[in-house]
Amino acid sequence: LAFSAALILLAYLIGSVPFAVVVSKLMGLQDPRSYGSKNPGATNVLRTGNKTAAALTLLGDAAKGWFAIWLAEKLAPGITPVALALVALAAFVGHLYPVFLGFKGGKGVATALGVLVAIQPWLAVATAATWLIIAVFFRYSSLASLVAAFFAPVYYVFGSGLAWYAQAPMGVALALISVLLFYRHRANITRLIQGTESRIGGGKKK
Ligand code: NKO
Repeated sequence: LAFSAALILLAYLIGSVPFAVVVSKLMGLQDPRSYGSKNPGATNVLRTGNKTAAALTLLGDAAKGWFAIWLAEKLAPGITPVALALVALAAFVGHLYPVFLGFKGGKGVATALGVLVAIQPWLAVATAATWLIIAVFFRYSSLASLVAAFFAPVYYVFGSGLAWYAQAPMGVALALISVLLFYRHRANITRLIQGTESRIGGGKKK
């Protein structure tokens, strides 16, 4: 039990590493918390126009979600489904409330994607495809994230099939991740309703 608690804490610390801030600093860009949506995330880093920095942010924030779960399974091969679900949740919460940024973090989209990659690659593919379709059609990153977050737990339940009972703890964790992701996008939701949300690649078609 103490070992599981240590793995959950470790996952939180891994999730706390803010790649938007780290990548921006390393590449000599402004701190993403000072412009645009003020969010330390890939979408906001893209508002500098630096696609490489945005891609590295997405990659880093996703990789840490994947890595936290991979590491827990590596260090504790017999980890219980409940403990592993808590590891996933902890990595995500680390990104939202990072100890390294005074608990003011991001919205969790990329980190949730990394978690999905670790749980079920097909689930990550289906969810990322959902994000991409909405992003291409509507050009809102936030809307794409919200729709993808709504469908991820649905895909998980359908994909689990007859083994649903063994997969229930992770299903609950994914549902919580989805709810937290919506909560962190509440300012975006207001802007989407008011028609003032900025579009990917400029905002010409407001
Ligand atoms: O600055 O407030 P902003 O406009 O930046 O940003 C809103 C945006 C914040 O998220 C990001 C990360 C962008 C990642 C893009 C690729 C995501 C692929 C789909 C993953 C969806 C996972 C949801 C799973 C929930 C269980 O939204």
